[in-house]
Amino acid sequence: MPPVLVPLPSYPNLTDAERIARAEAFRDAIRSRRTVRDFAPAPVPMAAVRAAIESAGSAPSGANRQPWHFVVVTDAQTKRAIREAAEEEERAFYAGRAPKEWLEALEPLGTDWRKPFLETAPVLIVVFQELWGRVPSGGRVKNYYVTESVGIATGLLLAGLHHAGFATLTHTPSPMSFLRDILKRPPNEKAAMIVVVGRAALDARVPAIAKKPLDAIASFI
Ligand code: IYR
Repeated sequence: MPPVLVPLPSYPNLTDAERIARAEAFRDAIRSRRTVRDFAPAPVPMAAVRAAIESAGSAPSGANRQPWHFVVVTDAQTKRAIREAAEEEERAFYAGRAPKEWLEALEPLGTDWRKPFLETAPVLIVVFQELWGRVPSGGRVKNYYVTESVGIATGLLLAGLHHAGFATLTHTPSPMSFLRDILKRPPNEKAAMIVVVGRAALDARVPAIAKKPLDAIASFI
């Protein structure tokens, strides 16, 4: 099918000084995001969650297949089921399924098998990758760069939630196939991660870890 082309909606016409200021302001805002593990139970307005998911859904994706699905969980019973299943896997992980090297790498984060935030945080957004899609006639279509596309979308989701003032945590129970079962998702979907959303507890603590400076993460040729 030949492409249908439309004019590019105009980008703002800014001066270089304005562009620099905006890039720096965004950097400062997004840099203040920390992975939070201590949540307050205060609810999150669903309109904010919906808008953040729409931000995520604006991500570029392989062949524009948009191979993602976001399940928003606020129901206490479902959160408990997710916590119980995740903790069962995590117990085995921390008790020896993970190689020693991996557990040592996690030591500075102070994580363990306990995942109370899966119940205390008001919202869990479970991010699914759509491994293949369906055409209206029912046949399968291949998706492309699914991991990359879902990774970009999840990054935008985190940015949108952070911008709205919410604390977030990317949690990756391993393995996480239980999420498809609990949330009754179809076989073409595979859970990628849980984004835990809420407000940080007043006494929340985070590990004293730093991000690499620019010269360690970028080269300019
Ligand atoms: N899924 C485990 C372990 C874990 C793994 C990595 I890599 C982390 O950056 C953090 C934790 C857990 O959630 O505890």
